[in-house]
Amino acid sequence: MDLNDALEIVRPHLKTQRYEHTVRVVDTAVKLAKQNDVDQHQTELAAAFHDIAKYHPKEEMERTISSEPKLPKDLLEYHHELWHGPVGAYVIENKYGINDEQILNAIRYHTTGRAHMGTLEKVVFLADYIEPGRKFPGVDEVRESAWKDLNQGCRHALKNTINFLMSKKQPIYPDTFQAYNDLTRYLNN
Ligand code: DGI
Ligand code: FE
Ligand code: FE
Repeated sequence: MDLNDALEIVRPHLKTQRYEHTVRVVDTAVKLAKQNDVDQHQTELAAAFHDIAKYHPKEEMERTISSEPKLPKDLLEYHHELWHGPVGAYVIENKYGINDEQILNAIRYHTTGRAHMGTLEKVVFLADYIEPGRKFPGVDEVRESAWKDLNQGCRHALKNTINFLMSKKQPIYPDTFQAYNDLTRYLNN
């Protein structure tokens, strides 16, 4: 499967704006991948598929999470925005036959992050945050750190997201804290 096949598969799952976001994530992820010695083909597929489940019906995602033993049940206690990564990885593996665990993990953890992310996971996580269409407060500073250092960039994005969620009095999924703690320990040593 090449990038065009992946984009053709994902397109009918998405609204136009989300498809355009996806194309920008692919582009940004490929640039980050080049800087960080990550395989371009894996990057293209992971980035193309990362939001495949974004508009799948909530009830359907809920059923998948409840019934699929591999999916963590605690997701159901958190915001449904967090479901599309793990469910997306499940769909990609089971419906489209992708079994590259690095690609699946990059899709699975693209929203929350997690401790000990692999380099491809970091690339997709950060590309999703900094693609040129993003207008989050503080995104330019994250862009600057991202192009200097992938780990600094990820930590910066995680810090902003944690701050944002806290300011909205929203719960924070443990993997997000663990991703932040892991990168902070690593960068402080
Ligand atoms: O799917 P996208 O809009 O491209 O981006 P995403 O997958 O990062 O988006 C999901 C949103 O989920 C993000 O803007 C913040 C929100 N969110 C809610 N709870 C959490 C969370 N994000 C993280 N990292 N951790 C949470 O616990
Ligand atoms: Fe997403
Ligand atoms: Fe996205």
